[in-house]
Amino acid sequence: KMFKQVIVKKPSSSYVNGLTTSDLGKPDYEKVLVQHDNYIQALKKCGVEVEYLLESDEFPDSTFVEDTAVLTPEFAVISNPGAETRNKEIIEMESVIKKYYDDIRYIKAPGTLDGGDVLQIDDHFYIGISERTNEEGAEQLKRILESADYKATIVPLKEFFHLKTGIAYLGNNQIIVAGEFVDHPDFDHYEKIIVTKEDEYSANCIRVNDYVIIPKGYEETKRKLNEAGYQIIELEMSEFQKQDGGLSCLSLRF
Ligand code: CIR
Repeated sequence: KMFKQVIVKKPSSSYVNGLTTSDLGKPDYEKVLVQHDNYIQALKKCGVEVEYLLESDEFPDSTFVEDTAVLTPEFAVISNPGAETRNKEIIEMESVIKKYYDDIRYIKAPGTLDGGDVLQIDDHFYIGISERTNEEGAEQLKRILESADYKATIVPLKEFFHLKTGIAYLGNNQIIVAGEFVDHPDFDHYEKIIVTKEDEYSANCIRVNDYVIIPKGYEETKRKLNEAGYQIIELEMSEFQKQDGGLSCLSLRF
């Protein structure tokens, strides 16, 4: 699948006060901006158009745009983010997405859903149930997808924050997995690249056209992807990892 367009959003200076469960310390805002710029440059190298949204001080976590929507070639689904402080991020995103899509669907309360819990593998979507995505939200998305002839499987998470914290689709029926997804029956029929416990963070990588973008500092993951024949771009992600964010979270790709 070729991607033509991405949406990204500049981190605000309030980013350093956003939500996190990690104990990696407070992000350095100057470094955040450098790492975000490098992320955009990497996406451009992959050949996509980049829509760059300006920062919103009132939404510290809004640079993690992935959580606000699920995009398919045919329609967009505006999510209903499960974290109170993030929920209204969808207002701006809806107006942006309207420029690209006529057909827009919605996840509605009491359903909640974060885009980070949704993984597309060809015509099959996997929807995680997490702290952010509840059963009702997952069921709503499943119904929307199935009505458009996609397949959808709901995957209750045991440990991961979001579904895509521990899994990514590389293309050609191949996935990269960590932790609870290594032996998960739902993903048995894919060819797997397995990431070690220590390298778990690198399972959140993104295949964008001819490249796989991975976080810097995960030599073993890099070696495995190289051996599998992928062209790799490595990006320093330290300041996003501090706020529980990864490579997929920083963009909407379609
Ligand atoms: C949050 O807690 O919502 C943000 N600090 C991190 C969101 C990461 N998004 C993602 O995994 N899709």
